[in-house]
Amino acid sequence: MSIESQKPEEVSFPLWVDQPDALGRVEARLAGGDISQVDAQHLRQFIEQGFVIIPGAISPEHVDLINRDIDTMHNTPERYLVKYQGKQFGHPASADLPDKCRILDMYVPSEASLAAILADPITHFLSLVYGQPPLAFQTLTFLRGSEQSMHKDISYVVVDKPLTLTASWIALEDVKPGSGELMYYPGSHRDKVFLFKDKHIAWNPNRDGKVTHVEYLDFIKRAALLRGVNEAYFLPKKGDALIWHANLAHGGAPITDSASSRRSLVTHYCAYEGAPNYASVSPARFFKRPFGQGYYSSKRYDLAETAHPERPWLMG
Ligand SMILES: O=C(O)CCC(=O)C(=O)O
Ligand SMILES: [Fe+2]
Repeated sequence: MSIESQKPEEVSFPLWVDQPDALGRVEARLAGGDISQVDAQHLRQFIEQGFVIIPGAISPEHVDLINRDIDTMHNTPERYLVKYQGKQFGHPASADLPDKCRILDMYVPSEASLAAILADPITHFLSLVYGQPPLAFQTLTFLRGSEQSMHKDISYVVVDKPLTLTASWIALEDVKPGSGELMYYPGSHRDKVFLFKDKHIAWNPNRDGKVTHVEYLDFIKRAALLRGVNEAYFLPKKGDALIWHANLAHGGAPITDSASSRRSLVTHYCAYEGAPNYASVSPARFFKRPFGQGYYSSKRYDLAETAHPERPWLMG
């Protein structure tokens, strides 16, 4: 599919922040006293650039509690899930986890993680974007840089309304250059959405194959090149957060300092009334629990009211 060939009606942007009058609405709400100066500044950045940086979203002391949970989770391995090399899942067997592993949905067993992904600065901003509270439905905890190519999460993370997806990236330590820092193309949320087989927003490996995936990655780079935009790098302090738009291209920079860690917590959200894909696959297991000013659900953990408080965690 060429960059020029997409018909606009093929992709729906339901959120107000993606409508042509979005900046005007921010100014009107600010003038009406409905939002603060900081809210307006955050919304403008999100509307124009496709991301917002919230410095100090989580306090360093709070981040220490999350790190402590990571460092001690092998003591209660049945509570935590870790993904290695693409598809395998397991419980953390030792304190030394493989570099490329990701801890899954850590907000269920770790209350410190839950309090971070639904911390007020994050839920407040997302509530402005959604016009209702956010639903956090998936996290990946990284110990090191992912070195992932520039991509858009809508291609992999499926929700009922794809362009309502958002994600937060919370720094669990100060990020140093060379550690595989998060990178992104500012403004790429306004680039065309790649459609697999000319109609699907999400990549299906069986249907679309790997060659098409390479074309997709190339499409994203060419779109940025066409606009003359280079990669921006996120070098946050511990506790800073970056929230990205569904259609913002991002990835992990190459790791040039192999000794450096890069702990981070990535969370995907949709609106409270929205639904991640797994809700339609197993509706009987889709539960939304309130926390702070938001909600959470999980595909991998049993969040039914009847789940046993000591071992509610693993399903099936
Ligand atoms: O943190 C990174 O290196 C990229 C993570 C990412 O793209 C994601 O989790 O969606
Ligand atoms: Fe991503």
